[in-house]
Amino acid sequence: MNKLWQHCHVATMTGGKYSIIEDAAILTHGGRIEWIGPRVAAPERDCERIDLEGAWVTPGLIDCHTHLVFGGDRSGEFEARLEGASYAEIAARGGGIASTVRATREASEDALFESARARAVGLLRDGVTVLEVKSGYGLDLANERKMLRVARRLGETLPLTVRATCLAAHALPPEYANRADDYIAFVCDEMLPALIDEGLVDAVDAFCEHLAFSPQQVERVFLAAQKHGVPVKLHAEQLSSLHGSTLAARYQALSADHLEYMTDDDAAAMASAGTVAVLLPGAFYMLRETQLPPVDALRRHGVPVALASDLNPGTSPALSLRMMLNLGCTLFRLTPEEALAGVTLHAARALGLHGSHGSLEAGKAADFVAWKIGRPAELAYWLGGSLPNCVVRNGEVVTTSVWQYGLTALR
Ligand code: DI6
Ligand code: FE
Repeated sequence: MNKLWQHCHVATMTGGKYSIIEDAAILTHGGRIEWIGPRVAAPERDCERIDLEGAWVTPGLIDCHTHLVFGGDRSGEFEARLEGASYAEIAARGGGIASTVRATREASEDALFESARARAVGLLRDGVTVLEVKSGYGLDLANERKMLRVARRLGETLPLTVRATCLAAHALPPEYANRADDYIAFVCDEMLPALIDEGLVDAVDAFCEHLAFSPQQVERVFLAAQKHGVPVKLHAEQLSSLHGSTLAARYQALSADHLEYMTDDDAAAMASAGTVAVLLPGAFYMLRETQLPPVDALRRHGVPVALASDLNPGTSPALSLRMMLNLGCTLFRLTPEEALAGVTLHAARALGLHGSHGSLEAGKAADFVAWKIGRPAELAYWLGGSLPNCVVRNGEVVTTSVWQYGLTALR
């Protein structure tokens, strides 16, 4: 049965702009958009009509960089940092990522699933319909598999599209202390082939940084991913400039993420490869960084810019993607329109999903959010909290805080 969603205004985000249609209608069939345009031009169909009462409709939001599956939390480190310790010092004394690795290894798959599910439901209620989830706190085959299976289970049990990224090259596990090259060989020769073969990996990521892996080690991971036909992404230029973003571009990476220390040449390389720049203002804010990502260079070179939560227990315990819109504008000086494109069309591209998601156009998934707001900039304006909305995924209402169509709200 067709549905006609009407009495709304739409920011379609086509081409990465608001691309507004006032007094619009959206005709959906099954999980897809069949037609979208001005209500007066809507095709005549026998269909269910849904009155959105003047709401603003945007594409479902896409959080394209999260570490949402993890054991424990690191609020103790947050306190230590406020007493003067740096992120690097905490990492050097066995805290940081290593402490989350211990907690994640100890947690059962079901316990990890339950804690991740609660976070994912919070994102969903706030308008997120596509979510990327990275592994990287297991750092051995059984525990990386456990994390990726949890990511798959989230996608199977919640009305969310979940992309699973293998970040086995996130940190050096204690068993491999001082043997980083051996660990990389294990990742390339055993972990990636097994996990890819099990269908658990949509993309491969690595952390390129002095306190993690060198560009040479990252390149070995990229070659292994390439051999299996899996696209790559990279944590690059977060704390220093190693030109990981240029390396990522050479491997046609879907995205390079963080990028505070990237250079103009890195931006040029990413532009010609079509690699998306994913900016993560939550981590910048939590670490009280001062080096800003070069947004003007990214604009000048025409690099698509996405924004994401980087949701993780250490550097970005960010439970709201909408809050990242605000931080992207206030800290990085993005416009609200750029910020919204950063969590819709450009975020879809950062996951290789821009053919089916990220903007509201005929043929794409009927994933959208109707917001009770006066104008789209409000999405970036309010600091957190919850905005009245109605989240539609594959043409079905999955959660609503305002309207009741007799459909069951998510519990
Ligand atoms: N960069 C990040 O922002 C996260 N990982 C990474 O490589 C932080 C992960 C953590 O501190 O637990
Ligand atoms: Fe990250």
